[in-house]
Amino acid sequence: MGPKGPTAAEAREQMLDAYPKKTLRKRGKQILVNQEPGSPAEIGANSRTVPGIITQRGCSYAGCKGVVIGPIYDVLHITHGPIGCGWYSWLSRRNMNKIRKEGETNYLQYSMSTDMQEDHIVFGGEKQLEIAIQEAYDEFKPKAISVYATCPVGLIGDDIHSVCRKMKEKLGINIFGFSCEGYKGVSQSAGHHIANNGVFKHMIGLDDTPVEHKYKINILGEYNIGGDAWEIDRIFALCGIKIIGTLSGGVSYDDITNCHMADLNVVMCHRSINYMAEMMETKFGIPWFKVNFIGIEGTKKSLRKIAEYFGDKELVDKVEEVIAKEMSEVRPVQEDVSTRTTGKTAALFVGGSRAHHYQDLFNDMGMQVIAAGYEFAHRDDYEGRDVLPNIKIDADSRNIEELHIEADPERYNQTHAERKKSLEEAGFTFEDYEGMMRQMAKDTLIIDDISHHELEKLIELYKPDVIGSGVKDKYVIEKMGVPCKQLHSYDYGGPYAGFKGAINFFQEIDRMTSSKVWKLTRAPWQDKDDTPAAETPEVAVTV
Ligand code: CFM
Repeated sequence: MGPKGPTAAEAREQMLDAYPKKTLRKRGKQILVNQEPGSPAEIGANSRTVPGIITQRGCSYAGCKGVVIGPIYDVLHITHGPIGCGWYSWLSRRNMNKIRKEGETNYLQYSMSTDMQEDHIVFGGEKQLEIAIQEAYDEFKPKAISVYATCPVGLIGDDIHSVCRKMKEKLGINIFGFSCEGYKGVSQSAGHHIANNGVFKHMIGLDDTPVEHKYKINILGEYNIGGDAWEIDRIFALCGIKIIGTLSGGVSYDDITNCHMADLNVVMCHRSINYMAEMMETKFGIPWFKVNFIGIEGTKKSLRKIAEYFGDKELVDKVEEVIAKEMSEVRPVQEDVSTRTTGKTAALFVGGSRAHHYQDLFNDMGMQVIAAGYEFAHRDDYEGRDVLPNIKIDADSRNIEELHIEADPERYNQTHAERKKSLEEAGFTFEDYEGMMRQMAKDTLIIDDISHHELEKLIELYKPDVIGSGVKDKYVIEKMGVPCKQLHSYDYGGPYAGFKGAINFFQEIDRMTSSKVWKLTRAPWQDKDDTPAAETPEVAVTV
C-alpha cells in the first residue's frame, strides 16, 4: 500500500517546478525517486547549497566543536572567535553527561571564548588566544585544552596551532587546535573530518595501559543525545561487554587516550566518524563494522553481530538471554502501539545518519517512511560504501586534510587482523554500510538537503502523519497541521536507543499521531476570510 497522493515522480516534478533553470538542474540531482532498493541511483549529495533556498545545514565549526569534540567533558574547549559562535554552540546540542568517578571534572556547562573584538580582527588575535589559554589554565587546571578557529580567525590568518604548541610547552598539558573555520567545506560534515583528524593526532594512543576484559569495544559515532549512550551502556553491562570509549558521548579525555586498547570498534553514526574507524584500523589493527542501536530489530541485530565477532558461546548465550528479557518488556508496548500506528506514514529529514537509523524504529511500529533525506551526508550514506571509489573529490573536499596513516610497528594488533580475515572468509562483513536507499521501498522520495519550499510541497501533497526533523523547520511543519518530532534534540525527551529507548519512542509517536489536535488546528491563511480587520482595535497601554 503506497501513500495517498501523487506518485513520487509527480511530486518530484512539482517540487522542482518552481525553480529557475540552474537551480532546477542542481536540485534535480538531489531529489530522487528510489529505484529498486538493490540498485540505488546516484545522488548529488555533499554539494554546495543553492543560496537562498533555506537549508537546515550548519557550519564546519559546528561539526567539529559542536558535534564531535565538544562532548568530551573534561577537555576545556575554547572557541577562538567572536562571542556568537561560542554562545550558539553552548549546550544547544543535548549531548548529555554525568560525572562517573569521584574527583572528575565536567566543563560542559561552560562556554569559553576569546571574545574577539574589532581590534583583534584588525591587528590579529593570537595574543588574545594566548591570554585566554593562560587564564583558563589558571582557573581550572584542566588535563587538556582544545582551541577552535571560527571564520574570522581563518580570514585574518591567526596561527592557532603555533599558539597551542607554545602554550602546551609552557603549561605542560595537552593543548591542540582545530582549523575548523565555519566556511570550510559545504556543511558541518567538513568539521567532522577535521575533528576526527585532530582527535586521532592529539589524543588516540597516548595511554597504553592494558584493559583487562574478555570483550572490549569502542562505540564510535554515539553522542549521548537525550541519554542514548546510557541506555547502550546499560545493555552492554548486562551482556558483560566492556565499552572503553564512546566517541564522544559522555566520554572523558582518559577514555579516549586509552581506547586503542579495544578489540573492536562498532560504528553508529557512519557520517561523522568513519574516518576514525578507518584510521584506528590502519594504525592499530582494530576491525570495525556498522551497528544501529536505534530500533529493536537494529539493536538485536547489532548485539548478535558483536557476540558473533567474539565467537564465545558464553557471550552468544548471554546476549540471547538479555534480548529475551528486554523483549518481554518491549513486546507488549510494541503490540499495543502498533494497533494504532500500523499503516501510518512518516517523513524524515535529519543530519547525516538519523534519517536512516530512525526508519528502523518506525518500521518496528508498522509505519511507512514515504520520504527521507539527510542534510549533509555523502553519497556513501545514501548509496552504500561500495560507491566510495567512484566519488569525485571536488574543491570543497580538497580543503580538508587527509592524514597519511601507517600501521604502528609495535602496537598494530596482528591477532585482531587475523580474526577479521578468518571471519570474513566465513561470510562475516566488516566496513559495511549499505546506506539509506537500499533500505527504503521502491518509489519513495529521497531528498538531500531539503529546502523549505520542497518540504511544504511534500506536506501539501502527502500530509504525512509525522515528520522527524529539527528545530529550524519544526514550527513551519506544525503550522501546516503535521506533528514534528525533533530527531536532533529529541524535544527534551529520550533516550530512544536500545530497548528502553524504543519503548519511549513508540509511546511518544503513538501520542503524537493519535492526537486529534492536529485535525482541529487551522493556520490563519486556511480560513476563507483571513483579510486583516479594517481597523486596528484600540488597545489601552499602561506604562
Ligand atoms: Fe551523526 Fe549525530 Fe547525525 Fe551528526 Fe548532527 Fe546530531 Fe544529527 Mo543533529 S553526529 S550525523 S552532525 S548522528 S547534531 S548526534 S542529530 S545533525 S543525524
